[in-house]
This record gives sequence, structure tokens and C-alpha cells, in this order.
Amino acid sequence: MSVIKVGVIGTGFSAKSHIEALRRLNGVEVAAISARTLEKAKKAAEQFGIPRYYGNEDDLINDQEIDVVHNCTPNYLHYDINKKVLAVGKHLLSEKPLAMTSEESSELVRLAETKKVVAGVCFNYRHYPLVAQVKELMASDEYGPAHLVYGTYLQDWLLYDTDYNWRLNEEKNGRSRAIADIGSHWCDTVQYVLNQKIVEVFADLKTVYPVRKRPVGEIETFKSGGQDSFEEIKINSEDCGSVLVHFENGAHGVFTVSQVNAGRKNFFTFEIAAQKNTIYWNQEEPNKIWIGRRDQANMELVRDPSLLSDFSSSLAHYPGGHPEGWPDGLKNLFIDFYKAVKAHPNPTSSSFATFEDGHYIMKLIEAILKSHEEKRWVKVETGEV
Ligand code: SOE
Repeated sequence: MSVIKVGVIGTGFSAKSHIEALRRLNGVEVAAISARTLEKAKKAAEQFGIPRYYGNEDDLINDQEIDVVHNCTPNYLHYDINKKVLAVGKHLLSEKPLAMTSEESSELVRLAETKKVVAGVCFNYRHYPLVAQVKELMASDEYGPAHLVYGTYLQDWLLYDTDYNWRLNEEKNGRSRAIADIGSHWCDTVQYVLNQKIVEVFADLKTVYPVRKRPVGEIETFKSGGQDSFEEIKINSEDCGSVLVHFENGAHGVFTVSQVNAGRKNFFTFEIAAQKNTIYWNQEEPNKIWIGRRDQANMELVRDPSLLSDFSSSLAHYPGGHPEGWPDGLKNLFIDFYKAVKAHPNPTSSSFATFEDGHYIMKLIEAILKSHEEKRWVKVETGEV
């Protein structure tokens, strides 16, 4: 494979960010895009300068020149499309969640194994330089085991009852919203950093708007709809909530998610209290970590390649002081994923979220919903995929 040819399925917020990040990689070309209609695909291809476009995903998946597919569609299409891509033996990077249920995600894990392709899930926050640094610090003697882990993932793009997009439609999104959409990032990132799975949960979720006003027409994620013409629809998914968690090594934790917190745009934070020190990271100020110490002054570690470990500095592409943001984390994920595609079929060390990781998150979300419904602690089911 000289230049790796990529096909992107979807044209919304995540497809745009994937295309932009893919274009920052060497040896990788965005060769085709597909949408649900030819007209939509053509418009996107012209807008992004992509040579080929298709009015359905099957034609893109079966395009002989496409080596890798990025699935950037709404949740309800993930399973079906992922299955079709794996069936033809192409490498696949799927947007989260892997599927609508853990039964489906478990089937995808098995299929990816059988087909021996590189298959990843887009949990991008693992790939920020300072998140990688926290992971390395947590594995060192300087911190010792974590005992308490807490944080947030707060947004405000669904604050008004007139805010609407496909994530509010249960058929397209699935039963869980704030937890599945952003709580899943918190769980994946924290599990990755601690190298510990969440094994038990106690959830308390809230639907602030059981009825919303859906504007007529399509609204992209993070965009507001017009308010002139709307219809009322019932909402079952949670707008916000908190979840108590237990990790496999005995650490306790709690996280709060919300998509209705005025002023909070993408406020993803975690703080880990460990035996010797405490450590804190905030996605909105991703270039530093705060280190809390008891017998010395607290510290801030600012992202500067000269101050980071070899691995973390390999993810820092600009000199210290230059802001590193969300697209950079995504680009780092893609660098990691395409390293595996280039090395295929030889294994290479990677840190992207695998289909097994994505499947575990499905199990976790189901346990959170069950805990909320039954008002009790629920264990995350493990065992055979
Ligand atoms: C919307 O809440 C969203 O785009 C999520 O779907 C992404 O996964 C998150 O990274 C940013 O917010």
C-alpha cells in the first residue's frame, strides 16, 4: 500500500473533523465520501474537494480502491455499516458507539477478529499529549494507586427545549444520550489512564425536558434550530446525571455529565487522588496538568516537549505555549491507527480504542441505565464476548 485510500461515510460534524484530521497525515488520502443521497454526497465532495462520491454506503464499501473506511454516521447506522465494512475485509475506524446494543457490539468484535483487520473506535481524548503523560505518571512510583477519581463532562448545546438534533431521537441515537455521547468519553479516558476497568456503577440520571420542540428540517450537532416552525416530541434520554463508579483495583469515583449546563461548552475534566499525589486535567485547557502535593508546593506541568516523556512528546507537535486542541487529539488517534494499518498484518504497539474497548463501553452504558432504573449498584457484565 503506497498511499492509503480512505472512504468516509457521513457528512456531519464528525465526518468533517475526520476529513480535516486525515488530511494532516502523510501517506493517507481521502478518496471518497458517501451520504444517504447522491445530491448530499456530491455537495460534500465539492465542499471538501474529495474526488469520488456515492449516494449510498455500499458503493463506497465495495469501491476496490478504498483500503480503510471511517464510519461517521449517526449511531443507529453504526452496527449495520460496521458489519458490512468488516465483511469485505477492510480496515475500519468507527465513530462511537460501536453499535446500539452490547449484543451487536460483541458480534462486531468477533467479526473483526475473524477478518483480522485493524478496527478502532473513535475515543479521541486518549490521544492528547498530557492525557498520555497522566497515564505514564499514574504507572510510576510517584503516584501510587488511585483511591478516588472524579470529574465532569458538561456541555450546553441542548440547554433550551428548542435545541434539537438527531441525538434526541431515540431511534437514531439509542436509549442513552448524555451518558453514551459524552459520559462514554469520560469512562474510556479514565479507564485508559488508570489501566483499570470500571466494574460497578450506581447512576442517577435526569431528563430536564421530557418534551422538546423539534424544528422542522435537519439540525447538525452544535447548531441551533430556527424556532418558527416546530413540533413537540417526547424525550426519554437523559440530559444530565451523575454516576458513582468502582474500579477493578478498588478505587472509587464519580462523574457528572450534562448537555444542559449554560456556559459549559466541552468541559471534560478528571482528577485522580492517588496515594502520594493528586493529578487534574481539563480538556478546555489541555496544555497543562495540575499536580497536588501535600508536603511541597503544588505544581503545574505545562505541555512542552522538553518536559515530557518520549511518548508524550511524540504527540506534541508544536512548541510549548502553542495551544493544542481537539483536532490534534483526533489527528494523534489517526496517526496511531494508520501506523497499525501500515504495519498490517504485523502487530504494532497501539493505544487507540479497540472494538473490545468499544464493546466494554456498551456494557458499561447498559449497566448505568439499569442502575438508574433499578436504583441500585449494578455490576458491568464481563465474560465471553
Ligand atoms: C456532541 O456532544 C459531541 O460532538 C460528541 O458526540 C463528541 O464525541 C464529543 O467529543 C464532543 O461533543
